[in-house]
Amino acid sequence: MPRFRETTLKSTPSVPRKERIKDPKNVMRSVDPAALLMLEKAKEKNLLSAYDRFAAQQPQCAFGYEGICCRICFQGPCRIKSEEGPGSKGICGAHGYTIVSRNVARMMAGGASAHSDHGRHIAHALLHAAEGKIADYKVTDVEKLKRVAERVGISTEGKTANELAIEVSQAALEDFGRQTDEPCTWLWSYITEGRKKKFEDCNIAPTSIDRAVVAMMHQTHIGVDADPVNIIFGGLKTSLADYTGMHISTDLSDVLFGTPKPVITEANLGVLKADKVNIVVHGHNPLLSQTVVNVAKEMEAEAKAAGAAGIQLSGICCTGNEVLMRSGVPIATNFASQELAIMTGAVDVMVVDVQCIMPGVRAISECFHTKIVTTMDNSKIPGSYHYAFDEHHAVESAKGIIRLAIEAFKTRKGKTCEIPQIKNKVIAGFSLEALLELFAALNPETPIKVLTDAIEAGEIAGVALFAGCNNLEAPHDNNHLTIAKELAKNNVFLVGTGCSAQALAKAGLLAPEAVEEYAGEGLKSFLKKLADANKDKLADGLPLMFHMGSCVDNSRAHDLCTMMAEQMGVDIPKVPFVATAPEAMSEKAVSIGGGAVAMGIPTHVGTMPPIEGSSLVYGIATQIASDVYGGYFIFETDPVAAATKLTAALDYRTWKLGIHKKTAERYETKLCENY
Ligand code: BF8
Ligand code: SF4
Repeated sequence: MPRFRETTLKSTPSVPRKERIKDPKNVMRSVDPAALLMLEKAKEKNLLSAYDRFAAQQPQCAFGYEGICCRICFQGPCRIKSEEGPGSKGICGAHGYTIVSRNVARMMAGGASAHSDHGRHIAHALLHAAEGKIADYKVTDVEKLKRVAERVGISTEGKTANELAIEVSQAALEDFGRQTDEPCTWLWSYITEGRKKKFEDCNIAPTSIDRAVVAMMHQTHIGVDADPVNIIFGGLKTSLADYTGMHISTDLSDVLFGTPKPVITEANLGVLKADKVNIVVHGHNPLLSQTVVNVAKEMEAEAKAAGAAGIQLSGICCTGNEVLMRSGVPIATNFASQELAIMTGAVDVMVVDVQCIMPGVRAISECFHTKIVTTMDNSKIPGSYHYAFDEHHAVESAKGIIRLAIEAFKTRKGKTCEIPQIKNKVIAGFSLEALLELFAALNPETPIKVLTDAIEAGEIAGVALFAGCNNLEAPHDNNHLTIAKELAKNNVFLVGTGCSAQALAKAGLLAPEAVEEYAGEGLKSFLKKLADANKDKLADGLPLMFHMGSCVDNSRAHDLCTMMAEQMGVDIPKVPFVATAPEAMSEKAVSIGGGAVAMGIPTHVGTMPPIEGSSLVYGIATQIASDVYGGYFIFETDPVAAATKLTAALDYRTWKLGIHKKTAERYETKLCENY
């Protein structure tokens, strides 16, 4: 197709599209040795997975890839085929920039819906538990409940835990459907004053989550908004609704199940055990997965009676992260390699809830004895077992699922499993509270100062949040690992969530040994001081990256960034804090990215979102966003170049803040607010 996009933008990826996928027919697109072993075996047995389907999809449609295919009404699909003439517009006259911005804004709304619907589910469960309507859940972490209540402006005085939980969950539910014009409570309670002013000035503060999403669907209907800037700003409003939903999910999950503390466990397919009943939890919502984990302990005897050595739980994707963080459940694998776990022949039940579950797991399970169990009424896969999960019968459902796994184990007995004997030690469980507790060992009065002082002293270069998915456009896990190693070498303090943290976990980067191997001198000495001060609690040492949880737990990382800003006396655009989604693919990643940029964070994406079809929208994302919000996107598909750009973004902030500070001192004025 004719290409007319400007390619001169500073942050244009250094590798052009046609060279990004070097060998499109190569299905061995992974750097995870366990995944590679399974792919070898799959080839021998002619078993197909996402890796094969990715190859089969090449070359992908360039119109869709660049975001210039519109299917919003069914006069379409309309594709922008030329720079001028009738082919330069959709049938309704929509310009390329309108089409690209509408598509990407709808992705943001999709992501916000997924995260916030999850949050709503948790809020309902907490409300019903506190009202005494459900017996299987209760307020577990009263201290967290009090902290959340105080933060969102609810008095804790004289209230029982249940009374307080009712008020807090009702306040959370109000953030979904408020019809008046106050901004969402969970957004407004956690951000800097500077961000509040910015969001008000730009009119992107959502008043309620549902309304922001509905407004976006309306705004992008045929014949409504044609202005790309207005559409993107509407998209950012849904991104902040996404932030709200994520924060509610994190806070209320902590209240229900406990705030994570450091745990020691393992990751990669080697955590599966041939002689045990293997139950893999996959998806995102901890309501069911945490119950399965809790109940499994009581059912060990049943498993043993069936001839198993016990029950082996493991996790994939973010429900895996939830139970990893709170219960130390090992990680089986991450998004791209989910089908490969089944190909080991060792998985008795894969129990799934919502989001990032490839329908492909069902087809591959047909080749083995594995049962796929869906649990949510909005997330079914034809041909799977469906155990309708509702919080009134959580324990009963969990027991049913575990019994099904025990039955499946019986049919597996005697058959060989092909489990790659590859796994690595993992230290995880770093909620913000846990991280601050580590810092408190060095500075009990102001723990966050440990981090900001180390940055100001030049010992560490700043903080990088690793988030997001796998996307087979990049070889599985390669971007995560390469960027992490490069940043660690450059003394960047690393925190992570989602499949990104899982990629590092599988590769051994969440083990203390990785500090010695990959950290630069400054980071090494910083982590050593921190480890020495915490020897009594964590004798094993500290990891190279601090795993903060699932994707909704990006809210924990946002809180860390906000704390840093408050401690440094600046707004977020001046804080040396960057984010990277090295292998992003989901709508949730788009809304998280939009939220990070609006918060003022330079945000790298290592796989191209569909926006290259409009140089205007590309420019808004990479440059105009920076002028307005202080945050901006860095699109860079080469992981080494990406690490250089991220390091440069951190250095630039530190350098500029230094100049602003010196100027303020010399002229006795207040610190310049520009960025
Ligand atoms: O919510 S990182 S592939 S599992 S979307 Fe999905 Fe992406 Fe993994 Fe977690 Ni987040
Ligand atoms: Fe085509 Fe316009 Fe319909 Fe989109 S909304 S499919 S550009 S006619």
